[in-house]
Amino acid sequence: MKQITVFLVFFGVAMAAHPVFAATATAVIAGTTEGSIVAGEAIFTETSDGLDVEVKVSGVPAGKHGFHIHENGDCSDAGKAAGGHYNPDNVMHGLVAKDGFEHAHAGDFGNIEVAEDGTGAVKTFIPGLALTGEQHNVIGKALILHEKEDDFGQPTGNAGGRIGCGIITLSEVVAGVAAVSEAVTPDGE
Ligand SMILES: [Cu+2]
Ligand SMILES: [Zn+2]
Repeated sequence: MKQITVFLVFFGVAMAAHPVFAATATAVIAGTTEGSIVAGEAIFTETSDGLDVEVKVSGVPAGKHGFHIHENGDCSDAGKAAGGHYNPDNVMHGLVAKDGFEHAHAGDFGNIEVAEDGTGAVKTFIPGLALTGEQHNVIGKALILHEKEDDFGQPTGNAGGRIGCGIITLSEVVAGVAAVSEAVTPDGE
């Protein structure tokens, strides 16, 4: 009974609202091959305890497609230039939202389910990932959409080719509570 209570308290904390902390980033996803209609966008919002990730894609064959953050911010060579999964902790492949940094690559986001119309969307939250600071910072890395489903096999989930790619680019950093948007207005002179 005590264990159940502890679990519920922990779960309650994990489910609590994530206050917006400092930064947002985007990755514009494009097909990696000539003539590809794969497109999409990912929006990353840093909070005090991790990263909210929202991804939308279109022009993708129906079914599940693995998507991960890969090491290099380079989409060339049909996405191969992005290198391996972002793996700062030198661990096995997994699902980071569930397994954490000790049991999954920090870039292991799992799968996006794509409908018959070619569109798909997913929202996830990754505790500990960041857009600022030294630790687990994903700015400048590539978000890769794969040809096939990530089956969570080793070493990288058997998700096949890289059909979409976008580079994670910082879009906004709000410095402290005093920051307000400064509208640029004509000075009238
Ligand atoms: Cu990948
Ligand atoms: Zn991985």
